[in-house]
Amino acid sequence: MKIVAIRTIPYAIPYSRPLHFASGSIDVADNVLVEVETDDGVVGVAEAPPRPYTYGETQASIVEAITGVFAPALEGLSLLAHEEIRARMHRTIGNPAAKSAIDMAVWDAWGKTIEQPVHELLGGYADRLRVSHMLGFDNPSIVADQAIELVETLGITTFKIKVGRQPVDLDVQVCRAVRDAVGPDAEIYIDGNRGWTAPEALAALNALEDVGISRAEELCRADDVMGRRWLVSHCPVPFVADESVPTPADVTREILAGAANAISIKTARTGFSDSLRVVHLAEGMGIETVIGNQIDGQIGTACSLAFGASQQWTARNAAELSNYLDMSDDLLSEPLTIVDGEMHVRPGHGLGIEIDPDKLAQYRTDN
Ligand code: MUC
Ligand code: MG
Repeated sequence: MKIVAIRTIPYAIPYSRPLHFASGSIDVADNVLVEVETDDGVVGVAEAPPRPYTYGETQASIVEAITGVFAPALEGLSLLAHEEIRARMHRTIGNPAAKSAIDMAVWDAWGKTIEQPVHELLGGYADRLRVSHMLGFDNPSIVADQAIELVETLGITTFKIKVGRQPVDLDVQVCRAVRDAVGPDAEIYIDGNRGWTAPEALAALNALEDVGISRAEELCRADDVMGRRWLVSHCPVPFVADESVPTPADVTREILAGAANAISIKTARTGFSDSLRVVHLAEGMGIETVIGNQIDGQIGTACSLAFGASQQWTARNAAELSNYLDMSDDLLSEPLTIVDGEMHVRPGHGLGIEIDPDKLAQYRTDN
C-alpha cells in the first residue's frame, strides 16, 4: 500500500455550452488528471480543475505544484497514512485543487486496494443524491429553456442560477423566467460570485421575494467585511459561503464573524479529508451545507457524489452534480447517469470509475 508515484496528465476538452458567471467563464475543461500509484500496482485517480480567477491555480501551476512540491513529499508513504499525507501537503498554503486531487486519488487507491467503494469508506450514508444544476449567464428565455429541458429529459428540479451582473434587474428577470418555466415546486437558489455590492444584493433579494429562492451564495465580497455582515443579517434565506471558505479554518472564521450561515462543500477544493472536517464543523454548528460544483468534469463529479452520499448532513440537499453535461466529451469509460433527477453512487471499488485510455490519448495535451 505504499505510494511509489504521483503523476499529472493535463488535458483539454471543450465545453459545448460554455458557462459564464460573475467572476469568470469556462469554455474548455483544461483539467489535470492525477494518478497515485502504489507498490501493489494499484492506480488511484482524481482530477484538479484550475480556477485561476478564484484561487489563482492554473493547469501549469497544478502540474508544477504536484510534481515539484507534493509528489516528492509523499512518495514512500502508505495509503493508510491519510493524516500524514494531509499534514505534509498542508505545510504549503493555497493550491487547493492540487492538494485535493492528490487526497482523493489516495482514497480511490485505498478503496481499490481493499476492494471497497470510497463512499462506504467515507461514511456510506446514502446510495444516491438528488441533482441540482447550475445555470450560467444568458438571456432570461434561454436560461428558462435550458431549465425546462433538464426537467423534461433528466427530471432535475433544483437549479442554482448564476447572478451578479449589471444591471441587477437582468438577473432578477432570469430568476423570474426560470420560476415561471419550472413551476412553484422546483427549488431555485442563486450564486453571485461576488458580483454585487451588499446594497445591490439586498435590493435583488427584495425583488426576488415573489420568485421564492431557497439560498443565496457569495452575493458580495466577503472582504467587504461590514457590508457582508449587514447583508447576511438582512438575508431572508441561508447565505452560503463558497470561495470565501477554502479551508476548514476559513469556515470557522466566516461563520463566527456572521459573514455566512451556510457552506458550499466542494471536493475539488477540500478533497475528502478536509471535506469531512468541513461537514463535521457545519453539523456541529447546525448550519446547512450544499455539495457545490467547481465546474467539475465526470471524474470530479464522481468524487462529489461519493462524498455527498457518504454523510447524512450532505445527503439531505440536492447536490450540484450535473455541469459535466455542458462538456462535449469526457474521460470515463462508462459515463455518469442521472435518472429521475437523481444520481446513484457507483458500485465498483474506490470511486467506481475507469479512465478510457483512448479518450485520454485523444485529449491529453502533454504529448
Ligand atoms: C460556483 O459555485 O461558484 C464558479 C467558479 C468556481 O470556482 O466555481 C464555480 C461555481
Ligand atoms: Mg459558488
